[in-house]
Amino acid sequence: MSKFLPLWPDRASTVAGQVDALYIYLVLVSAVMTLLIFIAVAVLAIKYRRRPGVLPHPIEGSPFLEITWSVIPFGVMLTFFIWGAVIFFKERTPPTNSTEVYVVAKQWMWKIEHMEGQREINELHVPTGQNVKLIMTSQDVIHSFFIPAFRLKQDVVPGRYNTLWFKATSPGIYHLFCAEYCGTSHSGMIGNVVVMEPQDYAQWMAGGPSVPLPEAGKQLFASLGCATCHRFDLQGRGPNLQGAFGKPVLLEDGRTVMADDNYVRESILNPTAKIVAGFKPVMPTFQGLVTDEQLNALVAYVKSLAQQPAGGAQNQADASTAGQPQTKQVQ
Ligand SMILES: [Cu+2]
Repeated sequence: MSKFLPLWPDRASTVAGQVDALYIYLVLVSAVMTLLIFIAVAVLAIKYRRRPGVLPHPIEGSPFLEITWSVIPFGVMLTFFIWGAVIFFKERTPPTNSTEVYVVAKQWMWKIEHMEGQREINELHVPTGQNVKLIMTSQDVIHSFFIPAFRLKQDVVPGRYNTLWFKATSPGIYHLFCAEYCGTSHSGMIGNVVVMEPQDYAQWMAGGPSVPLPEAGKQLFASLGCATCHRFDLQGRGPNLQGAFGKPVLLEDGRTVMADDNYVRESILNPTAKIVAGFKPVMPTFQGLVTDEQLNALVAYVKSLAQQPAGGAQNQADASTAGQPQTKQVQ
């Protein structure tokens, strides 16, 4: 049908069919409601038309009718909300087994960094049947990552990470748009999402030399001197980062926050915003000293440390080796 009446773009993600179904439902309910209103207008106009010699009697109103035509449409409208909310929460909650990909938007291109180290511009290669989580930020203004075939769109905002996840279903090349007006060449900020069969994807991923993102972060961690304070024993001036990611952190002011991507990012750029309980606000800011790509690498590295238990290197005496964790085998 779509050949003759191209009403729907390709569907290439698990959520696409659900969004379409909701949309069809919205159109149908609107059509039925419109029809009912027009029928009522016509019927009532005929029934209560002026007739010579006939005096109409006043209508006092009917609580039963009024409640009925309020409650039923209210219930119908609520189904939009409930159905929409169910899809929204599904779209908003990345499964824990997602492959993570970093996206940096800038005027006017999309920069993609895979954990494995592959980098792309205006192209995103993904396998079918795999949950993929995009961790996105912008270098300049607000952009919006939009893949019509996936029925997904997410604002990409400077100064923080926003995420988006999907599971692609059919191989092919799909449009990637920027859906937020972002300056002169906004319309040129387009690209392709290349969905591949897993074996083709593995082959693509294996091509080209590349340093995995956490590895790049580890080198930065050492060269920026982070390792001097963030030691893998309990004697550092900064918190031990082993096993820290993804866990709640108790702060000096009594609050507890989750150590997620945005927390690590903020802690690097604005270290005094959230001081970990038991530590002093001695860390300098790295605002302006690291690029968004370097930040991604650092966050990816801290994340990779989560696989290692806290205090896993208790007897590691020399802080200068802290950049090279010796508990690599723990997995
Ligand atoms: Cu843009």
